[in-house]
Amino acid sequence: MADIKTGKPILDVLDGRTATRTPIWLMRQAGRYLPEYRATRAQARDFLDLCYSPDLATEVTLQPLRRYDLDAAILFADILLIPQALGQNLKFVEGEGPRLEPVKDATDLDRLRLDGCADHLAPVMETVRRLSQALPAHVALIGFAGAPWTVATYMVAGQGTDDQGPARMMAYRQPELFGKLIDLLVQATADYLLAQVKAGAEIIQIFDTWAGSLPQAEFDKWVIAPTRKLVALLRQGAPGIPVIGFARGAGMGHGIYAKTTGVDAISVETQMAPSAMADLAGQGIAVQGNIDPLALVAGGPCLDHAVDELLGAMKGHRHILNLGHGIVPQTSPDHVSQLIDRARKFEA
Ligand code: 1CP
Repeated sequence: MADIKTGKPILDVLDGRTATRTPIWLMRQAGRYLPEYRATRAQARDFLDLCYSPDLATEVTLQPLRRYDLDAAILFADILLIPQALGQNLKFVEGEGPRLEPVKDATDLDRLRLDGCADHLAPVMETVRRLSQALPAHVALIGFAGAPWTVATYMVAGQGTDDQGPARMMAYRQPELFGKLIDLLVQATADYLLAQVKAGAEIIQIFDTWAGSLPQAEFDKWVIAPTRKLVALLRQGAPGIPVIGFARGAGMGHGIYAKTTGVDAISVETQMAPSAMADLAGQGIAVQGNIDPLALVAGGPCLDHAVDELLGAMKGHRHILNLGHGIVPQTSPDHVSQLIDRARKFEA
């Protein structure tokens, strides 16, 4: 029973079966490095319009699969759709990034509402349904959301920050208020992800991009505890759905994160040594990662070397080949082919 393959290597790895090959997908595989993405993006009014248009969002999700031999597609959307669904004002300023009306106090928090979320996010579910019909048989569909901590950093600061200072300060000075925001996000995120599963997502990834900005005690409170609650709600609503947790920058904290949150796999940052990834995988955890996005920009022998070294270290372990963070816009599409070809040749 244990070794009956699903025909989707990434699901085999996540469920603990031996996969026929190392599954590969890349964070931000749909994005500005692809000319066809830029063309579709130009048809949308703005970035959010792209996220909420099932036609365009389905198209950009599928674009990288037409070019590359990938094992998964990731829904095209953004982690900041949830704050917007809760009623927080959001816009994306061209060339600058997201701008939200910051949550500063209890009055701001009280304005946020769970009851409008499902309707607001309905177009995303339509995209998921279309994708689940459109994908080739061996390709799995990944749904996603931001983790409560990372989403809260944007909601409190009102934009991206270098050190997530505003949210860290609120967590220290007003832990009760911050805790309420986190609890609201746990619930909104669970509802959103369960709707994605119902619409056809086969894997869930939780992006905790800023997990690495917290000292250990705060990491336990704001990364581990809410993620554990979120995963428990997912297990209740969708037993068996595989969950990948990306606590970027957790470093030594990845082991405890993996063991206490209930995720099936962890995605790790570029800084983690392949030998440390193999150690974690040896403890029964599936591990995803972690080629340097800048090695992908560089291409050439350094990229080949990074792929060989990683696959050599992870041989025989439960591994999903990916980057340590998303593809950056200046990446050559040819280097993505190089990475995938090299990985497939390594195993041939
Ligand atoms: O104009 C554009 O095309 C905007 C660039 C862009 C893209 C392609 C943004 C704005 N979001 C996205 C899509 C996106 N965002 C995906 C799509 C699926 C895929 O991987 O192909 C995903 C999974 C995300 C998730 C996301 N959004 C994260 C977590 C992952 C990560 O990269 O760390 C974060 C932190 C965001 C916020 C966000 N959205 C966009 C930007 C520029 C940012 C970062 C803002 C900042 O910190 O300054």
